[in-house]
Amino acid sequence: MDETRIDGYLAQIAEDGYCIIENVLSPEHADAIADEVRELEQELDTQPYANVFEGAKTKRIYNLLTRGPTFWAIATNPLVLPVVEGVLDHDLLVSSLSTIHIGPGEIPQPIHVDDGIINLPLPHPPLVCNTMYALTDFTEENGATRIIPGSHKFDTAPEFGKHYDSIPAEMSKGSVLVWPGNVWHGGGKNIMPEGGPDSWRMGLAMNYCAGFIRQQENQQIGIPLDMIKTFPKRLQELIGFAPYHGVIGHIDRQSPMAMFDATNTHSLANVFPPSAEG
Ligand SMILES: O=C(O)CCC(=O)C(=O)O
Repeated sequence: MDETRIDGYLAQIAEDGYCIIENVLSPEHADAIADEVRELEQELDTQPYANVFEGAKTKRIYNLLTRGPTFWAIATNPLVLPVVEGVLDHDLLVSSLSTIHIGPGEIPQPIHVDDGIINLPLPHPPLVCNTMYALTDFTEENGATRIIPGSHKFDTAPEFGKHYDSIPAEMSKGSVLVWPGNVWHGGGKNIMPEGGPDSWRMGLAMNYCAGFIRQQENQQIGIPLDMIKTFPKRLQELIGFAPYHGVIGHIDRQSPMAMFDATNTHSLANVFPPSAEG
């Protein structure tokens, strides 16, 4: 993606708190991933977690990076990652990758911020930047994500369970919504008829965080090391095997990336460059 487009999206995020990147996936590609998710739901017999936050009619599958290359490519997607890197920085991490499949009859998710659990005064620089891939069309009726534009500038967090006026982030399948973690938002209600075509809203919640905070899903333990060894290098970095700014997350002054390739450049010198060693 060229710099001008990236800057355009970053300007929208700075102003409104979100942007929508259209046509990231072709409709056929979005359909193929949606089919893969439906098969996975069958295989795992996925049921709603049935709580007020994750929804009573919403199916979620977590730890998707263990589920194959389709999902690896989402995490490193060159049409989205540069925008997220512009919000955080190049040393960002994958925080979590899950499906959010909202069924008919679902009620609105409480409006929330995604970094609210981190007890820092507001507003603060982005610690989290999340993206939602639409694998079906997102409409107001089927539960498109609700956004409160400009809320990233607020100095308070939303009150859990309270109603706030919001807009639906409607988008066609293959598009991606991007928002920093301090934007007020929530999954929408789904008023589609039960059993109707396109009555479920399927999204992939591809969430990132700054490289200096803890990831929502523990991927260094949650993904088998033998699988991680087969990941593309950028994905190995993104799940937490590259030290943040060359320092935070080292092992005995070595980058964990060194374990994947003894000849790679992630040596001691990169973890503590000569100028930092005094
Ligand atoms: O499903 C959505 O549109 C948003 C979900 C969300 O914000 C969450 O579960 O934290």
